[in-house]
Amino acid sequence: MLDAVKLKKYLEFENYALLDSVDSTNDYVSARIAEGKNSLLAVADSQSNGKGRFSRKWISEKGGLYFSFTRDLSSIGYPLQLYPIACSIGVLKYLESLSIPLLRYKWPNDILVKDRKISGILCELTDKAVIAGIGVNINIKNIPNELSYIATSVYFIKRREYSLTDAVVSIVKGIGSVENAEQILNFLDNSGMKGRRIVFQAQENQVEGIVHGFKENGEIILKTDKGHESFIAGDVSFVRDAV
Ligand code: BT5
Repeated sequence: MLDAVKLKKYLEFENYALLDSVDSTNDYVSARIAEGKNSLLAVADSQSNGKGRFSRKWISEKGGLYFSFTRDLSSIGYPLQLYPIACSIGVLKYLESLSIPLLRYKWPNDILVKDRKISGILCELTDKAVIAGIGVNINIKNIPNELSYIATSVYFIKRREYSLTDAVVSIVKGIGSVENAEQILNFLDNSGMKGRRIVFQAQENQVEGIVHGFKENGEIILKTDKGHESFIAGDVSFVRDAV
C-alpha cells in the first residue's frame, strides 16, 4: 500500500484513490471523470484487467506499480500528441535515478532495459483531460511465464525493493517538468532511434525502413524503399544486425 500522506505532500491532485485491486486504473479514473471528478490520481496494488494499447493486456501482478492520473488539457504547453512521449521522459528519469543500466526508449511509449520491457504507458483522452496510465515493473520478483522472454523488472536487475510512493512522486514530477515541444523533440532526436533499421507494424500494414527522424507532432519518419513515410501510431521492432 502506498503512503497517502507523502503523495499529498509532494503532489497537487485534488483527489487520491489508493486501491488494493481494480480492473484498470485508467478505467477507474475515466469512470470518476464521468461522475464529474477531476484532478485525480489512482494507484492500485494489482489490476485484473490492465490495458495496453490496441486492446492488449498489461499483466499487473502485486509488486508492480500501476497508476493513472489526470492532466487538464489547458495545462499542456505543447501539442497533445507529444504527451505520451513526455510521460516516457518522466519514467526514464525515474529509472535513471535508480542507476538501471542499458535503459532504452522505443517510440512511442516503451521503456526497455536492453531489449526487455520494464514499463508501458497508455494515454487516453477525455473532453477536458488526458489520462496517463503508467505501469512499471518495480518490485516484481518473478517475471510471469508469458513475459519471461520479453519483460524485466527493477527487482530482477537491482535485487532490492524500492518505494512505490517515491516512484509515483518522481514520475509525476518528471512528466510535469517537461515544459515545451523543443525538449520533447530533442529527447526524440537523441533517443538512439535515429538511423536504426526497424520493422514498423501499423494494424495490417508492415513496413521495414530506417528511422529518419520525428515530426513536430511526434510522428515517426521512416526511410523506406518508397521514400519517406511517417506514422503516428504503431509498433516498432528493431532489426538487430543493422545497427
Ligand atoms: C503498453 O501497451 O505498454 C501500455 C501499458 C499501460 C499499462 C498501465 S498500468 C496502469 C494503467 N492502467 C491500465 O489499464 N493500463 C495502464 P502496449 O505497447 O500495447 O504493450 C502491451 C504488451 O506489453 C503486451 O502485449 C505484452 O507483450 C507486454 N506486456 C504485458 N504486460 C507486461 C508487463 N507487466 N511488463 C512488460 N511487458 C508487458
